[in-house]
Amino acid sequence: MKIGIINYPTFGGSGIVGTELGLELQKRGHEVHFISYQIPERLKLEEDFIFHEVNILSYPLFKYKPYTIILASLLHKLVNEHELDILHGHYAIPHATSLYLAKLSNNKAKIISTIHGSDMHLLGLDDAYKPILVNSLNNHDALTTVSKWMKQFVVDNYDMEKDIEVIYNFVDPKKFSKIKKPEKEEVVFCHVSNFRKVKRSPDIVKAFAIEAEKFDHVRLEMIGEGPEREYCQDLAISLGINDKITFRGSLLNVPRVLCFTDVFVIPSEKESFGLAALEAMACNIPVISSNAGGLPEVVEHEKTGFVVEPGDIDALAKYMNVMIEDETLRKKLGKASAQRAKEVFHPDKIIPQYESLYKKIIEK
Ligand code: GMT
Repeated sequence: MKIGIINYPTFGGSGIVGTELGLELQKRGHEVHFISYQIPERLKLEEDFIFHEVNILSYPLFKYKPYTIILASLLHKLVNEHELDILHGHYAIPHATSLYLAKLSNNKAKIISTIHGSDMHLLGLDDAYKPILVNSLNNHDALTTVSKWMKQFVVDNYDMEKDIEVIYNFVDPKKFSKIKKPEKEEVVFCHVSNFRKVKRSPDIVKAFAIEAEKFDHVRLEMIGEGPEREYCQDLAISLGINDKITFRGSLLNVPRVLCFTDVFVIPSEKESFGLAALEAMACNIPVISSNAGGLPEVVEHEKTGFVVEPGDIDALAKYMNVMIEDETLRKKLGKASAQRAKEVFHPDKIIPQYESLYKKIIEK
């Protein structure tokens, strides 16, 4: 099949999933065209790919550049030039509307969108987006989303006429198990996110402070950029634990840092799936997550880590404590995490689900 993948080029989960999906499809012999406003971060690690840039021209009249129509026009052109069978958008705003416009204008390629998370559990709820977003999605050939929780949320909060198929995110264990873990005394906690409010990153600093007061051999790695990163840094200073926390900014090679860490922490308020947690699991790392959104579909309480209520800092600290004190349990949970990542979220299990959906809508 000839497939166009439309995604954000940044470190965000939808960008990563779109890129990794395209690469997996390419491996399986499909012709994949990556379409974005710059080369997606993860694609920069690859050599063999077709990329089309959404070229946003300036015009004196425009205070805001009309991305949606520019992307739609490019999609129209690419479908005609390359005879694409499928256009697959990741993150519904505004990609779903560009896809629908492209379909209206030439109606040749089948269009499919994957709803990833904040596009619909946060942003899309606003009337500034909602009516056109829903209309665009209802006119798709297929819709997918990344967890059962996210599907239910969309069904409950939008007037959806189109069915949504749940296809979980995936991780290639080979990419994450290459690097050997060094032997070390410290217990290292790690958080990877875009530091938006919804991630509740400051809760980690607060819980970690409780444990850092009791134990010397603990450290926290905070990876990523975003609105609450500075607040987390200020908090670390005011709680007197600045020397035990490293803020690293966005990293291209996350596995490299993950291999030095022992426990992943993701205490989000809302989280449709938690790809960062899954990548940690593939690295033999147990996870402390919140009981929010689709996270419990990924992290199993007392099997691959611990699940706490969002905002419960004491519970977060309690399980950090368990992870520090009980190395045997920590390793057992880590091993079970890698096992679960391989058994449930392996590309060989997930990619065929996308392939059969593509086939189904083409044949229709
Ligand atoms: O909202 C974000 O954190 C970024 C967002 C994205 O689309 O870039 O991530 C969402 O999609 C990921 C990939 O499917 C999921 O793993 C994340 O859980 C989800 N984020 C939220 O729901 C907050």
